[in-house]
Amino acid sequence: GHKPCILWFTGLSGSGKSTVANALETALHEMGVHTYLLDGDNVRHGLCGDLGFTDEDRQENIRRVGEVAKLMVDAGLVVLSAFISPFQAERKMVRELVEDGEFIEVFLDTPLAVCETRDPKGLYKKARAGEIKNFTGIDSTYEAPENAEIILDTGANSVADSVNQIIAALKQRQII
Ligand code: GGZ
Repeated sequence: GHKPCILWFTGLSGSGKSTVANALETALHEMGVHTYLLDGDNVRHGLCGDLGFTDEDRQENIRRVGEVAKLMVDAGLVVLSAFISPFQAERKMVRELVEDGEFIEVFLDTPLAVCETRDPKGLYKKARAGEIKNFTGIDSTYEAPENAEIILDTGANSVADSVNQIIAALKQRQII
């Protein structure tokens, strides 16, 4: 069995949130753990389809995702959430929605320069050219977590290393 929780991934665009979260979900499924992965692909088109990337819209995006994640914890799931979630205040708000120990913050501590070099969708290039406004790390703030439970260095470590690091932390906390 497993204990329900929220694994809250936070980091810049291109830091590896979706990649690590997807690989972790596959590993958890192989262990028989019931999960749900919330990310921009399944949230920003529907539940949050009315929201853009102003500070206010990002705050509301994270508020809604947090409330949904809490419902999924009530349903017994290990919830993986992969959003930039740039502000301390909203991450703290979600942390306080669930019981102590149920919110596990996973900080993808990938330097902006590394994310910008990866630039898988060419968004940094567009942001630098002024074609996209309010881009995180360029002309919109990212507040790094100060007390994340798990810190990943995706510049130095492989995806498999990151997955193993998270699984070890979940075992240590007796989540799985
Ligand atoms: C940041 C943006 C922006 C702006 C579009 N700033 O790398 P991606 O493409 O696939 O992931 C990014 C995603 C960020 O959405 P989130 O819902 O995670 O953001 S937040 O938590 O701040 O609400 C990026 C794309 O959307 N994208 N415009 N201006 N990222």
